[in-house]
Amino acid sequence: MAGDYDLVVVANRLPVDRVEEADGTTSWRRSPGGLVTALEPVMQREDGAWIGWAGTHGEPPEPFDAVGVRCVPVGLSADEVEDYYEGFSNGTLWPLYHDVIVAPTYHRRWWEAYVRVNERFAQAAAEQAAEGATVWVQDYQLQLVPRMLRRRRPDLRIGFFNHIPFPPFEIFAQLPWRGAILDGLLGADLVGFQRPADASNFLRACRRAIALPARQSLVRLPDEGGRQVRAASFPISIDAAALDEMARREDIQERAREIRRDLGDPQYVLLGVDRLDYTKGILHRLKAFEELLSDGRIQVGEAALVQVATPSRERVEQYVQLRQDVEVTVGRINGTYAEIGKTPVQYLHHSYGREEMAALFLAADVMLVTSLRDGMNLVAKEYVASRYDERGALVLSEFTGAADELGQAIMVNPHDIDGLKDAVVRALHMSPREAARRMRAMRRRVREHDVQRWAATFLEALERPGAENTEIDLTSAGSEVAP
Ligand code: GDG
Repeated sequence: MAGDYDLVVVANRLPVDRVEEADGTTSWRRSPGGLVTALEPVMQREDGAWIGWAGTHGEPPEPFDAVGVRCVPVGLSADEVEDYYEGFSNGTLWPLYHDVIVAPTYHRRWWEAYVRVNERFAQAAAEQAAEGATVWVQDYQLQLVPRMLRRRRPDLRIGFFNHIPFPPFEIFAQLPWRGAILDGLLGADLVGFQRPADASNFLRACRRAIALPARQSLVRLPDEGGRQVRAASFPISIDAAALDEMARREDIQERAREIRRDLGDPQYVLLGVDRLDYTKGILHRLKAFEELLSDGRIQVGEAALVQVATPSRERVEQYVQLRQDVEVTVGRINGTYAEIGKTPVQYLHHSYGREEMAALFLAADVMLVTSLRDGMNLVAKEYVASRYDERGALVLSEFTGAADELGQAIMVNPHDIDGLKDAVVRALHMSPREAARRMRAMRRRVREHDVQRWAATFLEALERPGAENTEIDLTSAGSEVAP
């Protein structure tokens, strides 16, 4: 029952979004995500299919061709969206894998939906993949797919990449279905993570939870004739050249100047860009900014903070609460410190086009990335890639994957509010010379390790599982510019 495709990507979402045109017809538009950018060329070259949810519940559309790949929609019922996606993926796994910043919820009904939906994705992949094809499964929503797929199609090469952190065993151990999740992942030939620390957490979980021999980067499966699964880090990146090119455009630069003018031409513009998510440390950032205003270390009118908070997971309880907390805090800061024509915090609960994002990056003197835990954080890399002028300073949480690579950022522990305040002041007052030196080093790193290289490195490691140097290449990726 093999299908036609030599490379199959399996992800929660398709690489396209459905759009309603003015005349009532619907069409598919490429999603903004970096994964599409990374995989598009190789998918076109290799004759690829992409399996994913189309984003609305009910009967899935028929398979179709878009952005140069075969798109195969997987259907989810309204209950499954609630239990598999909002429930188990975003109410159980997401908080558990992000250091239990909020308490994960464990519901057996959610788990059952997760198993059922993972089976459906695995079945779709099994039907599309050609004999001996490569299948690349993405992210925490689909951790059971590798095993389910191997059972159906032992001829395939199966890779898995986890975009979010993999937690230390002491936290992972809470999960009632921890053994099943590990077994699911071990259906793959290669399990990729953002940071070396995530890979070692996974290897340790295999030893502790299911007593498997795991040494260096390999897990041995005695029940499968000694088959070996490799776990290693492959830090994801961005399309750095495209962003650099966009930022150099005159219209984008003009828009950046306009943004500063519309903010009242403050001396300093600070910027945060995040999905509205409790992992991103938005409240910590606001607290630091508020205290800097109350201490008089920055003056209203002198500095403005622009916070883009893209709407996200709006039906999940903790996200509703977070939105309220952020909006109360912004309201309090502005109510206390604003003057006519001078608003300290511009809070924007919208999503913007890529060009507006590039203009915002160019307009910002200081970029604030204060995540409490973040697999990578692409925004940090995007800021760096846009600053072709070598200006601007990046304040970066040490709890991001990006911190492994962007050692020239001003590193912060976002829980340490005094430290965060000092870091912001240091960023504001950094000499242009020092800022340029740091930015140059970070730009080099992001340019040389872009998302195309990420995809190629992963797929190459998947094709050559025994390659001697794989582990060294991959796990030391961050060492060049680290302090
Ligand atoms: C997960 C992991 C890991 C945001 N708002 C708008 C917009 N964005 C874009 C950003 C960036 C992306 O969305 C967000 O990526 P992040 O990496 O910052 O964070 P998550 O969404 O949490 O992503 C993360 C990532 O997966 C990849 O593996 O790095 O750690 O949590 O590209 O620019 N883009 C546009 N308008 C917006 O309003 N166009």
